[in-house]
Amino acid sequence: MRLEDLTVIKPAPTPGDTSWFTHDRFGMFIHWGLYALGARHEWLKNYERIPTEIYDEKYFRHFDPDLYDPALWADAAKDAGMKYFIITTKHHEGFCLWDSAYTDYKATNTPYGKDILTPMVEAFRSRGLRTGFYHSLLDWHHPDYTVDHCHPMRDNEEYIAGDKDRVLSRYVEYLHNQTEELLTRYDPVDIIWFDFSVGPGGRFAGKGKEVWRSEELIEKIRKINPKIMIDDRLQIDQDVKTPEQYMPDGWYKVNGVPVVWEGCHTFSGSWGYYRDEQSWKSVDQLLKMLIDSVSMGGNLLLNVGPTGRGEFDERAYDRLRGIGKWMKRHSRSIYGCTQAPLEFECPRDCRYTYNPDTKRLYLHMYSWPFGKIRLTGEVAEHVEYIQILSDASEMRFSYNPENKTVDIPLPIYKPLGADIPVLEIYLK
Ligand code: JFZ
Repeated sequence: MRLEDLTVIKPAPTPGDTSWFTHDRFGMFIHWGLYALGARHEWLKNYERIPTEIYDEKYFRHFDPDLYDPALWADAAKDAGMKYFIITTKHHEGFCLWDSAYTDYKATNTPYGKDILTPMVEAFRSRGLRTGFYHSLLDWHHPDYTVDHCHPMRDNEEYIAGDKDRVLSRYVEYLHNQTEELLTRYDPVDIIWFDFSVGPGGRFAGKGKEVWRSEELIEKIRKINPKIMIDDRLQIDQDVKTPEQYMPDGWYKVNGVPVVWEGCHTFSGSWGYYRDEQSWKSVDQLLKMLIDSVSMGGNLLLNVGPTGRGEFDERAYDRLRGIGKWMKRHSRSIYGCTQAPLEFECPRDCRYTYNPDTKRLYLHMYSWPFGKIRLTGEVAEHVEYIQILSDASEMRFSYNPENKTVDIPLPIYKPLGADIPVLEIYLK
């Protein structure tokens, strides 16, 4: 087969502009709010059934991130090879990071006394990263937000009885108003990442696209910025599917059609800062999550949960630096890449990514076979030249036309400075 006749998957077209997104592949998620002070998961208010009065008495009244410097955060993201960031403007707790005209429950009214969001957007944009806002549909603080099976007060009969005086549509108006406020004030925002539509549970009704007035909200958003990307958690699929905390086993599909997708993951078991949580992933695991995602045509959104002082903790910096060290020499196998042609069989313990523009194939070697590695099938007759990506050192190979294989002799030891070695294969 000719190279141009090989099958390279393209995702279904999207309403928003996803061209930069499917090129850039790698972003930073940031979960930051009052829950950072509790330092034991962003669902702390829910897990411990904490009433708002007590939650605010403890965390709103003590929120003062004196070491907050978004330039350091933006540097860490850029140096790790991340090309966009998505910040929680408001998480389920309802606390707003920006100086919103629609609420007093915001950073400017805490002891910190300043707008958190504006300097953060400026710091990341000035380093060339695209801007995304995570905005919670759930709101455990707003007086008109009714109880559902995810609400912190779901076991409190007295609080539940108060639902008769709560007007949920008033909360939804607030949600629409704040969305327009954010997207107008920080225009052009590249991604709005809503979260999440809660299903019915126990005695409680759910909250989905009808309650949120999702169709109307999407129209309002696209009037402000027609190119913006919108996620799928308003219960109306838009620009990107968002598998969370798991790796799909192939290109994410909707009704059998490959779509734009992004896996979102944490370093540890929590999105928000969790001081005593020990399940932190290694740099090797995190790199393989990035490579796996791109090898299946997807993106990776990797989360940091800053502390109550406004810093990334050392465990996060350690992993970001480790990822950045690999990306410095290997980002060519990530940016602009996607799933390899379907006709290419990938060797055992390896992953292919492919740049359709440069016609270069990248072989990521999760293990270093003894003696040689063999490429078999369709790919073999397209190999023109091979080098180790990290140092551009030639890898000589032999092509056997009888069995259509390419053998690449390997040195005993894998290349220095390449935790996960990559062969850059020029195709013809
Ligand atoms: C949601 C948030 O609850 C979580 O705190 C974090 O922000 C994450 C990125 O998004 O997590 C979810 C959302 C939906 C489900 C489970 C976790 N769900 O529908 O089962």
